[in-house]
Amino acid sequence: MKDIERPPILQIGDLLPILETWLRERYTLVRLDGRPDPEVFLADEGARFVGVVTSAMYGVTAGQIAAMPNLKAISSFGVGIDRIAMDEARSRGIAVGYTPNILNDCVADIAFALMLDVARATPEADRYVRSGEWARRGPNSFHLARKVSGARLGIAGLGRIGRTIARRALGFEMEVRYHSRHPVADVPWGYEPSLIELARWADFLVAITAGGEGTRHLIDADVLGALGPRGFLVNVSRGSVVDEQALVRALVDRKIAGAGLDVFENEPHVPGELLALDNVVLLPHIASATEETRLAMARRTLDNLERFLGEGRMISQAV
Ligand code: NAP
Ligand code: 8YV
Repeated sequence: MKDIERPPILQIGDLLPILETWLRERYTLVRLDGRPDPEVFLADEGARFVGVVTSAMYGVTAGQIAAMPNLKAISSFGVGIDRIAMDEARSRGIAVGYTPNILNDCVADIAFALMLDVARATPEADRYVRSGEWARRGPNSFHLARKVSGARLGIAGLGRIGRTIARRALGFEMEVRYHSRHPVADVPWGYEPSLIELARWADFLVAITAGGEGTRHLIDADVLGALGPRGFLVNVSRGSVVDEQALVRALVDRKIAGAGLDVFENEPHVPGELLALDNVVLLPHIASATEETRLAMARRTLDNLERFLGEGRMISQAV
């Protein structure tokens, strides 16, 4: 079948296998990675591609976009667009699709899982049982933990996911305040223009801003200092939002009570110091990773591309 019948689409990074299958059924799908020299490949073949499918983990660089003069659409599996060269896409009029809202529930669930796990020390308690310590030391021997229900929850970034987290907090009878650059209209939660003041007030500070340069190291040593020795940090946004070296120091020196982390600055690498600490819970960037949500994200990634190629507009289009 000729390219005209099955438009050539470039795949950047790993995708959910079902999404790859759906794409192969409809398009001439060509994988970029795994090639001996992806740059040379794009210099030779880039002009073929009208579409790119990628994910929030991989994105598309400015150089890759520049090497595809006929590129019209980028469809990304995920809501974060911090790894997509948006300025390049905007200036070329390339449509960028993503998967907002679909994953709000699962990311909010993991934010609560991390709050509960780090405050109630459930992973440590699980290790205590498995290692035989409980049997050796007897009933009531595990240390006391901290209460989540009724605590103060500070949310950095009251966007789609931030609001979902705030709604969950109602069930835990938590007091909620939030920080972002702009106050959000028509929400019942108090706005705190200073992130440091929010951290000072909060028992739990949850980071759920967008990633990228604008939020790089938003949570730094000063914010962690304000959170204080009884405060917990939860990061479900991007590793870049937290100054990881400052966080490691704060955790090692017990300047904060603990941290629940789904994301890291240099994934999949996690600072070695964190692995030895009991007051951290570490997840491999799985906040959206349920069968239900990932399948719906895959569907939207496909539908965005199909709609664009058929009707010129995606269902969820960032630009
Ligand atoms: P969203 O609706 O665009 O919300 C982003 C929020 O960040 C907004 O409230 C925005 O408010 C705030 N913000 C942006 N820049 C800021 C700054 N410099 N200082 C303070 N607040 C700032 O996005 P969303 O759908 O909720 O998703 C948020 C992010 O979660 C995504 O971009 C992605 O990086 C991350 N995420 C992670 C996972 C995971 O697997 N862990 C899964 C999904 C999403 P203002 O514009 O008013 O500042
Ligand atoms: C996924 C994410 O891990 O949506 C995002 O921004 O970070 C997550 O949902 C990602 O899309 C999988 O590549």
